[in-house]
Amino acid sequence: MMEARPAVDDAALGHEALAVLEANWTGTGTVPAPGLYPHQWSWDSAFVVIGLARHRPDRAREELLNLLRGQWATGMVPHIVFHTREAYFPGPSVWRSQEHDAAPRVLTSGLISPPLQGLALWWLYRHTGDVAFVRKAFPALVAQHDYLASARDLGGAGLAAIVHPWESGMDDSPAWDDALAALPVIRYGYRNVDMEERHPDSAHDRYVWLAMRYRDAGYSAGYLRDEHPFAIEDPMFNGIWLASCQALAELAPLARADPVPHAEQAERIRLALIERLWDGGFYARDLRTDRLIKVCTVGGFGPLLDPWLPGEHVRTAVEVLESARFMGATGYPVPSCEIRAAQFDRTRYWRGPSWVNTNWLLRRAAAVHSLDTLARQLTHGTLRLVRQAGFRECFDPFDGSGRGCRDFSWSAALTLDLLA
Ligand code: 9WN
Repeated sequence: MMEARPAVDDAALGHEALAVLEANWTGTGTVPAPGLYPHQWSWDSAFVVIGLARHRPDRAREELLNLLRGQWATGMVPHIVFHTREAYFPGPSVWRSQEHDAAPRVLTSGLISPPLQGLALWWLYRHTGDVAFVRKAFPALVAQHDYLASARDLGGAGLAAIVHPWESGMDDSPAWDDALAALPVIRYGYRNVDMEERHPDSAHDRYVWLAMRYRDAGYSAGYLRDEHPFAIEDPMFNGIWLASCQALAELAPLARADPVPHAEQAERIRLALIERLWDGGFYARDLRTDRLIKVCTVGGFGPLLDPWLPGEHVRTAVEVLESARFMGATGYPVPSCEIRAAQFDRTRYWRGPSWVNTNWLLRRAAAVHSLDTLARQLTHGTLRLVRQAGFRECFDPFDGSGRGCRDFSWSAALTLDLLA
């Protein structure tokens, strides 16, 4: 049911968004939401940097530097940095980062998340002109990208593979169902959240099992390449990486670095996306079966972030996005899974609901391709969601009602950007 909220004008909405981000600031980073996610998450944090770039550049800089304190000597930027003492499962005792030579002093997870930090740094520069900060943060992001290119190119074709659903940022996307179903049946019973809104028959035990296997293999790149049972090339993850490579290519001269390797990296990703993940749309590739995963999710639009994606791919993908399979059928943008798929479920996280962050990424994609009407629809539709239901974690794409937790940081942060 739609929740009634008094009408809020743009200025009031902006104040509310800033208040949420202030309340979620711990002194060492912004938590995605109070209670449910009490630490610093990597891509959440990058969205916060983007949202705060105009309004609180000081805080945006601190946010990024605090996240990078969690970077490992391998260049890996972990998906969670544990700055606070609050309990979360899986917490430091599961990841055991402190036992690893490459890990920093601050406790972290051992997985990664979509590498949005390059784009976030570019966004910050664009709104502040702060060259000194670019110089400061740039080397860490180069190391992050080197890690992806060396340790995560498991398919050997220039794309980075995710080795866990958590690494996609879209944990329970139906795109991972078959790869998870191929894993042994595990019964741990560990829970951190209410599963009702997540996995139909809880894949959570398998998530934990996968994470512990990787940990027990010493977070080794060789193990990932040769043995790890979950390895997938995801179009959203790689579309974001490509956008961050282009961002580093543009920032490189400011950091007195060579732009060419970053531009070349972006080119390699573009060619591999088209060669390996395109089949009338972008799909994830399961490296363990060497097959495309033919379920159409919002993740398939990630490569649209690339301004140099060939026109025919842009046109076909945008047609699908605007069709009755996605935006054309729902009152609000953009369902996380195509609505005609058997797996579509408007009530479960990444299996149907709309999310502010993917709406924002698609609005960015629309902007880089000068698709002004689409960009406007995404902006207005997303603002309508938060105006009506508040800064919820996600939303029912048909009636716009809020789902998941409240006071969600990226919903607030990206609202600030959309309002500008
Ligand atoms: C696991 C923090 C994170 C987001 C992800 C979102 C959700 C966690 C969970 O929350 O993932 O990392 O418990 O499901 O799917 O995108 O980064 O907000």
